[in-house]
Amino acid sequence: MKRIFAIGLCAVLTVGLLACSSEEEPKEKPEIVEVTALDFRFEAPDTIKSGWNTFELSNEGKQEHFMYLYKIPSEITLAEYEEGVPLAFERVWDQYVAGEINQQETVEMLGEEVAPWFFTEVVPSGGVALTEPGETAQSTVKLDPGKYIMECYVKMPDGTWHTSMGMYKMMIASEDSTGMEPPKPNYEMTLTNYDISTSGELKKGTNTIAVSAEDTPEGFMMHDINLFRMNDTTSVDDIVKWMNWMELDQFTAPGPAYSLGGVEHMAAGKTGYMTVELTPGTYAWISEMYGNRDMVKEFTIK
Ligand SMILES: [Cu+2]
Repeated sequence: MKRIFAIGLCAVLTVGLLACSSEEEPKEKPEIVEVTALDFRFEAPDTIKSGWNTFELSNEGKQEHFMYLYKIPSEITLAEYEEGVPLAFERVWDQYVAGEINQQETVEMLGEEVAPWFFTEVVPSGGVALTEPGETAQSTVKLDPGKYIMECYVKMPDGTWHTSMGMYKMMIASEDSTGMEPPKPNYEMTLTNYDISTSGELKKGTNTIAVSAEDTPEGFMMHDINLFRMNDTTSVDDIVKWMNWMELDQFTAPGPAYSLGGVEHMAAGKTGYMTVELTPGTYAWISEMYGNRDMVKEFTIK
């Protein structure tokens, strides 16, 4: 009753009463931000609070999607982002597809064509990794106030990037913080150059997993981790090969195994969380960029 009254009072005295929120019980669970992935766009709020947020990605499309979140300079407009990142990327990529430049030249030209701030000022901030059509996956990240892009760059079966189809969205994290705490994990993973170390145990049922990025890799993509449920016909090597998006015919939907989310690329020093329901079976954690450097880990749930 007392609590209801306190909330009611806060609702009546709407403006600037910080005291109201500090008198509430400590907030334990991060705020849920619902994101719907469609073929090929995101439905998500334009503005959210900063601090710990849980992104719940429902893939209502027919292809795999993910939502990688990265912070961009606050003065960059949506049009400047589009021109400087997805369109610049596409111009270089088209030359690669046409066979005019090789893979090495493509990487070099991307360094020249994509907006300079993308390489020097972007903060990779995590997000929900590859998620199967019809599946909902979630990941919890801490966001500083500022401007963010969420994007998905899986390719369509014909090789077109989802980003080229419009699968990106700008989102603002406001100065107002959720004031939440991160979840308590039963399993922890640390991503280094180039290894995955773990502590705790994965179990049948609900698992909350902390993923920490400790090192900055040599490549321009930061560390991430994707979870797959394995099947009888696919090996970990098959998935690693598929995740190499520099190959024209790879990273195209549908993927070779059932994707259950994960934690997207994060700058060194950041920790993201995921909660996932595990049923008996065989699974693999695979790094998008560094799976070919042994950043893979298989496990079985009995
Ligand atoms: Cu996508």
